Amino acid sequence: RKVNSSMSFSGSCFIVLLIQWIALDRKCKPLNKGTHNKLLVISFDGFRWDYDQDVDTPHMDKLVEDGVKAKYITPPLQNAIDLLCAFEPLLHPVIRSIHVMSIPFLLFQGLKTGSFFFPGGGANYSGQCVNRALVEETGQQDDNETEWRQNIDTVLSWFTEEDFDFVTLYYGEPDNVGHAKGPDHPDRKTIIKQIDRTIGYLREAIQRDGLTDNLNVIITSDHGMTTVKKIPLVDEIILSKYLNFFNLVYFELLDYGGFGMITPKKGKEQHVYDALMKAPNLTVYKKEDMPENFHLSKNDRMQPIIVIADLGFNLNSVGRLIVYVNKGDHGFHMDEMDMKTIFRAFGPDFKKSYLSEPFDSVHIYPLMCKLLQIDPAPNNGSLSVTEGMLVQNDTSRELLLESILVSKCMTVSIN
Ligand SMILES: *[C@@H]1O[C@H](CO)[C@@H](O)[C@H](O)[C@H]1NC(C)=O
Ligand SMILES: *[C@@H]1O[C@H](CO)[C@@H](O)[C@H](O)[C@H]1NC(C)=O
Ligand SMILES: *[C@@H]1O[C@H](CO)[C@@H](O)[C@H](O)[C@H]1NC(C)=O
Ligand SMILES: *[C@@H]1O[C@H](CO)[C@@H](O)[C@H](O)[C@H]1NC(C)=O
Ligand SMILES: CC(=O)N[C@H]1CO[C@H](CO)[C@@H](O)[C@@H]1O
Ligand SMILES: [Zn+2]
Repeated sequence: RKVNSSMSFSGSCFIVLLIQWIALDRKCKPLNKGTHNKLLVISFDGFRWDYDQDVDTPHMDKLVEDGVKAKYITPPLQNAIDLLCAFEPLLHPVIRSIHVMSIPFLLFQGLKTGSFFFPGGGANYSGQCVNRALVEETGQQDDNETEWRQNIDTVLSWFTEEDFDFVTLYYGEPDNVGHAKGPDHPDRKTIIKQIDRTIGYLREAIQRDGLTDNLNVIITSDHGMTTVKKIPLVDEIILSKYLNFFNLVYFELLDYGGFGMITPKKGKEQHVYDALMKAPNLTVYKKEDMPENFHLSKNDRMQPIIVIADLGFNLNSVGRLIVYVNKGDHGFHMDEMDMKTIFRAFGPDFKKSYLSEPFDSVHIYPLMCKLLQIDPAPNNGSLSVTEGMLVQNDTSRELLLESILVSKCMTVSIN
């Protein structure tokens, strides 16, 4: 395991470092691909993209100057993942831990990637992605700020004392408060202030522990939050009004909010689809016609018909009495702005004051692998979307290194 913390890619010292490197490596070997800074990925569950805009967040504002901010990012369809995972018993040990982690963009690569975050880590991800990784054991449900800080101390000590390369840290807020009170409730603003103080604490602690120059940090989330529309404001969408479940449906996963999946009886696919097309306040997809950015159409566990309620609506299959206690929810179409979430990053490999255009969260994974200098497993992300936020992009660095190296070697041989 090599973590070369002295390697900095920032523009101004580039030439100096390059010369040092050439001096060190007389045999003119290619740059060691294993050289990388450490990486911490923090997920604040259910942090809607605009939650910091109606609250005073000095630390997050400072991050905009000191690092990278995406205007927003588009998550995958969260409830689809929850359902797929909850109903796939075979997958449960690994997927559960990931689900708790709430970094769902990693899920689409299946089990291999699951172990990316698996406690005790390093065993897998084809044995290459991380040296060791550990997760917070159970997603914290509470909002004890002291414990939040202790978690940061613990995680940083894994970097400093145990030389971890990659750690993820998960906080269950602001999702909890978003569900319980709704995104517009003052308590949501209170928790955002607490998150902001925690980010401030993180930055102090990074400095205190001497990690400023060799730790990259990504702060992101899994989805946004919207206010649930309730009776009498709107009606529940009772699908049995449009569809004869008994005759047409073999299996359904509905009644879990705004997202549902249906397996029609054999030969009844088109019939079910046509019937659902007549229902109001929802979108229906055939699995094979799902938009590209769902990144789900190739998922084996996806059922043939997918139903997504309009923002804030709830689905109900046969008019069962369902008591919705949630005032806020997610899992609606990711094109809805309320489902968008945050992306912030800082550290030695990230540009400063860099505002990224919105992107899909699947593109974070190749970025993480790039930062860790490992080859990504097959995935639906593309580094070209996110690499612009890095201070140095390897393609250009390697080209430059090579050209200088060639002339240096030539000089040596002439002498
Ligand atoms: C918060 O956590 C700390 C440390 O575990 C504990 O001492 C304190 O009592 C907790 N505070 C609350 C309000 O639960
Ligand atoms: C829901 O559907 C009903 C019936 O088509 C329609 O009148 C209503 O405007 C829709 N509500 C929303 C918020 O789209
Ligand atoms: C997503 O990635 C998988 C694995 O590389 C690939 O088989 C699939 O075609 C990709 N899907 C899309 C929509 O790009
Ligand atoms: C990275 O560098 C290569 C080579 O200079 C260039 O073609 C590419 O556009 C760069 N990518 C970004 C995102 O800057
Ligand atoms: C501990 C663990 O899950 N090991 C697995 C890592 O991946 C290889 C190859 O996919 C499996 O054979 C191991 O069982
Ligand atoms: Zn949630």
